[in-house]
Amino acid sequence: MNKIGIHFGYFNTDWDTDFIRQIDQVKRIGFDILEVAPVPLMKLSKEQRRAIRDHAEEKGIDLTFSVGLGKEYDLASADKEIRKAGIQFTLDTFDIMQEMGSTMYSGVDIGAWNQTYSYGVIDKSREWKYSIESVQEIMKSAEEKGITFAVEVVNRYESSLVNTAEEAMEYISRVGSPNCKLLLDTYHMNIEEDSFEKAIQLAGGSLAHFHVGEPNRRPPKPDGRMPWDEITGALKSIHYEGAIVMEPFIKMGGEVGRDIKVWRDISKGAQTEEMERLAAVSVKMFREKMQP
Ligand SMILES: [Mn+2]
Repeated sequence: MNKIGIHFGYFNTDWDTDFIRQIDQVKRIGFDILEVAPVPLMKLSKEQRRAIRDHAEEKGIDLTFSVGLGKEYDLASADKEIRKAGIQFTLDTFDIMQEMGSTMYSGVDIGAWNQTYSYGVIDKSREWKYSIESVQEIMKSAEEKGITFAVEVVNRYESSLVNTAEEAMEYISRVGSPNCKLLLDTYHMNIEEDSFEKAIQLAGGSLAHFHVGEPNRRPPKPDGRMPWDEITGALKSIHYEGAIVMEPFIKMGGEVGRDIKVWRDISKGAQTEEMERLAAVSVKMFREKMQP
């Protein structure tokens, strides 16, 4: 069965958090995976990271990593020093992942997040060339460490590099590493793809990670606005065995609200108990719909 996960940002307004408490929380709700980000973990000591790893192991929670590269780490930048910094940041993240027993790296990881290039662009070949060269360098380490590097296909407002599964398939074929795969996310697909089913089938065996959310990034629900039967049916049709990780963001304020652009209380005043109940509804739905 596919493992079901949730991004740690759902429960926080800032990116720094008590990961140990969150592991207990997601375990209690019924998840298999807590998706974390490199920057808050980089701020911790090796011992603190080890304690988080040990706690996750004890609770049977897998840790997956998702990044939104800062513009100072833009792997597609025309500035060689910025690309170099981005490669180093990614390799440092891989070291932390190895420490913590994690093998799934994904997110906006081939260029800067929330950064689109010059207005009026009709040719992305230069950004692609720089990005692909950077990622090829990174893939040597990913292959060595057994890390899957999943390229997240995001919407036009968050990156200009790859916005559809078709573009991403071309991108990863040019990277040319068996560990370079795809991450599709229903929130972004809803904006950019002609068809959920066709995009998932096009990705096929290259799909390594899957993000889910309603169009407004509420937790997925059976009576939501996404065609969950079509989506889970397509995942089953390609025999998808990877994780399904939800990324609901419904609270205003803090770094999370700012970076995700939550400008109203989408949660409608939900407190922790209600937030957990909404997430539990999502877990139940995916477990049911992904039954063979
Ligand atoms: Mn996502």
